Amino acid sequence: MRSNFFVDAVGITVENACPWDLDDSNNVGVKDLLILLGTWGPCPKKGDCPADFDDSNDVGVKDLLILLGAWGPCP
Ligand SMILES: [Ca+2]
Ligand SMILES: [Ca+2]
Repeated sequence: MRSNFFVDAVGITVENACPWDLDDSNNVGVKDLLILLGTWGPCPKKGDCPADFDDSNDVGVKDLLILLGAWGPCP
């Protein structure tokens, strides 16, 4: 949510090396997984769905797999 807001506010794409780090802890782990699971299902509105990594407009298995694939410290 933070990074999306920032992009909207500034109007440019900022480099976010770790979009899967939903709680901004600089690693991808259990908390991020819980945030993803907490937003499971259709996104309320486009662009307001930080856990929708594959931009499918819902949070589901693919997003879960992407998060698991990025598990661990951010680059
Ligand atoms: Ca995290
Ligand atoms: Ca998705």
